[in-house]
Amino acid sequence: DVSMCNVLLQELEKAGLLNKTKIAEGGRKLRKNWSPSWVVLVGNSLVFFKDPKSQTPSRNSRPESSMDLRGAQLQWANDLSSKKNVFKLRTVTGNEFLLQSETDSLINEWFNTIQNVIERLDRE
Ligand code: I3P
Repeated sequence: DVSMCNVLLQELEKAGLLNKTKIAEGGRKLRKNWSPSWVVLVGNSLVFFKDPKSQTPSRNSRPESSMDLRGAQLQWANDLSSKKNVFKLRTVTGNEFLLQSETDSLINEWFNTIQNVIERLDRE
């Protein structure tokens, strides 16, 4: 509906394709499984969708997962991967994700945007 679309358009801060792997769930370490993910920053959350290129077109594109950025920790984490341009996000509940891009400018934009959201939430 139109009003919901307006809300989403207002709150949509950023969207794009990044490589993603979850490395911990509730503080418990997980095996890495890198895959391209369509990442959307909307309101206080990062929402992850499957790479649109790797799935058949569908109107029912539910998110794979999402994370609340309130209280989250963000840090560069090139020591945690052989890939370049990697940062780590940790939720208050102990879920940890690595996000990566081969493009320096793109990963820097994501880092700065997410950091701004976390800092804004910290001040609230
Ligand atoms: C992992 C896979 C990951 C790699 C990870 C490997 O092997 O190659 O890409 O992480 O390294 O263990 P597998 O497919 O057998 O699970 P990076 O690409 O981020 O280096 P790691 O164990 O040193 O984290």
